Amino acid sequence: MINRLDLRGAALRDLDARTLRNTLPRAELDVEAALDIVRPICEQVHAGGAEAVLDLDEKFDGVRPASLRVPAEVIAAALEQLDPALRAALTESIRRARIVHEAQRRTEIVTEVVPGGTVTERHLPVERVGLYVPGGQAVYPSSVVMNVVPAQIAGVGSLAVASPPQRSNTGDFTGFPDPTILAACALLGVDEVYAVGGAQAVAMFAYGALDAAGETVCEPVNLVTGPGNVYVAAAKRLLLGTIGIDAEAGPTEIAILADETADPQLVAADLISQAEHDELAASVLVTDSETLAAKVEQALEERVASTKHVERVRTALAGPQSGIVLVDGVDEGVRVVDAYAAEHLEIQTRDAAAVAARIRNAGAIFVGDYAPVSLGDYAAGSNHVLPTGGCACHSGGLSVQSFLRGIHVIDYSREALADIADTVVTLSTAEDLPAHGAAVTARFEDRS
Ligand code: HSO
Ligand code: ZN
Repeated sequence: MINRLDLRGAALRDLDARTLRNTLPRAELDVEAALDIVRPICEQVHAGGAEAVLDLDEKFDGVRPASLRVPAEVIAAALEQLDPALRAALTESIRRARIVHEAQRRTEIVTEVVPGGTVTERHLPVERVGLYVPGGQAVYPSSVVMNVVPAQIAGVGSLAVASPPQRSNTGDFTGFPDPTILAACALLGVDEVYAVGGAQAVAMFAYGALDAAGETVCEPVNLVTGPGNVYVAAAKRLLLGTIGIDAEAGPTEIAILADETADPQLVAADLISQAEHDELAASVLVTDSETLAAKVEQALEERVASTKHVERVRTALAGPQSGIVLVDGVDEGVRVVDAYAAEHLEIQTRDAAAVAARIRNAGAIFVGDYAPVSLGDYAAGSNHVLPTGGCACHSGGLSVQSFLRGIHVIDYSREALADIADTVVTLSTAEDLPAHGAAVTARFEDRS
């Protein structure tokens, strides 16, 4: 069911990091190809406003909501009707996420570079953020938590959520997003929710939307965050500049680095847990134990048979993006998982914490037997919006920082500027930009 890749002996030694990375199983997301489909959608929203968005709702989601913005009573009703156990679980998830993200708050840093010369770093929140919450194959109220909590702690003043209208909703919820999404918004105090999905949601956030009478339905935002399919990623790429974005999220990935001390049942359970997301999801085991590999294969067979989304899981595990990679030892395994830069990396080895401390590239690292990825997905307090597709080499997951802008405030006295004037002049001359130097020396000219 799952492919094997043997990188023992010379097979690994002879590979440089880049080649190694390209050799490893990985999901590909062809965002370029989706751009051609997404471009006219974005133009339609730009030109047609709210009516165009509703037309696109009907076209892509098969239902035209009664209004683009979800009425407050509908959001309130979703919270009222939320199953009490689910409400308690979401509340605990929010509480833990808040603990971790509160600790990420940034304070203003004033640095006196020289007497009379200071640079202050202020961290100001983005003013208005649009959060996209998918609602197709899966509906993730947990992703509402993971996006909204850091934005609120960063101090974002205005926060709007968009999620696809659900054709199967009934009663008050007909044509609106999934009620659990609405309820999660209510729990977090978010009251601005739009019934729109896909590229058209990103376009609505970027351009804003007016109704036929010219009244504003949705104000444009500065930043769009949140996961989505390839069309959402393409729209983010297309509209980057008009808006800021968090990342172009690709299919989810789990890599597990395990030795012979790992429990094959737990390894298999965790590989299946993320394969459950998507047929394109990647589940990769890196191990130096042939015995563990064989036992995990066996455990996968048994467990997949009884898992709910059996077809999706089978397809993901059997796909070219998933596999068991055999290596000579844990050191080689560290090299492999570092080259892979997984969205989620579990360490199930002897001295797991020490091995985890050596990892350079991963979206999030889960240490030992009692930190499965699904804990992080829902209730560890950590954020589950993480870099995919190897982007963990250059980016981290969503955090309070994602919603802040650092602004340097420069304040020099006359004396402090006089002291450094020659340096500025020398550098500006070297760059053949003498007017730069002149802007400094002008301040010291005798103009009487
Ligand atoms: N593993 C997903 C997040 C998620 N899992 C949401 C369950 N619900 C990407 O990190
Ligand atoms: Zn997950």
